[in-house]
Amino acid sequence: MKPKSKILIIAGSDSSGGAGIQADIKTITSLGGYAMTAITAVTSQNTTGVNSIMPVNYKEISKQIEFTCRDIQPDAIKIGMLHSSKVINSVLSSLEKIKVNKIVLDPVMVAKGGTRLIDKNSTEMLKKKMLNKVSLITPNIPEAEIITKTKINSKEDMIFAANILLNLGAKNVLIKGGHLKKQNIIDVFVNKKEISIFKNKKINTKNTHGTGCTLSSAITAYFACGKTLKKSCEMAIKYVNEAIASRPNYGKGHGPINHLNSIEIKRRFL
Ligand code: PXL
Repeated sequence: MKPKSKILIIAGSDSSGGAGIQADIKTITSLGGYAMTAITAVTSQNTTGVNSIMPVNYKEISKQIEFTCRDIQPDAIKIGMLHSSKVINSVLSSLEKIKVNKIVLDPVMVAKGGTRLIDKNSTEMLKKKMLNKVSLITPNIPEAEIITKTKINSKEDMIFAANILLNLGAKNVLIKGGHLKKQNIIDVFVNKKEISIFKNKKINTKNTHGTGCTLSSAITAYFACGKTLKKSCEMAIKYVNEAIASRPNYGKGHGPINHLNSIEIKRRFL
């Protein structure tokens, strides 16, 4: 099988393999895409938490993006962890040079255990400079609360916050409702013309490390091969749900989900 699309991932490395660049590559690969990377930071972590973060110099991040794309033009880009305002500025300037229209931004701020993955000034930069340059932004509830300066406790609050994001310049918004203490998970997709609510049964497990990275990569993979953003969100949510349902239960903390869920491995390799 030949890859269906080419995707550049701009994100941080998670040594435990469940989130970050590793989750992104696994997801895009298992959905039939060709993954390229620009690594923004190297974290050492396991399922119990983040041990250390080594930022990659912003000039090196831009070089990875520009040199890679000069040769292989991506159909779409997924952006994850951008830890500082210098990195955000540098990524923005590289994006202008490479001219890719389909960009999905996961505004990563805090890891599952509570470690900050982005410094405080950068949140404002993401909001003021990057939000309006991307096709879709996919905040979870805490991230949407920080960017919109609102409290979110219900579906109505999510729609309200999503509209604030549209007014700030976002073209499409997916707010993920997994943090609300409800039996069903509600994700809200909004643009100027439509509102779609995706409702799924919550799977009771602490093994959800990397769900945000995985979801945004899956959306990018579907979007890159021509699906609408709404359809891409719907299909990506299904992929993540199935990956959570078939999680392997690795590690003592928040374990990874099953990125391989969508692929069949030929018996002769097992
Ligand atoms: O899930 C957010 C995230 C993004 N990027 C990296 C991470 C994490 C969470 O741990 O490690 C590199």
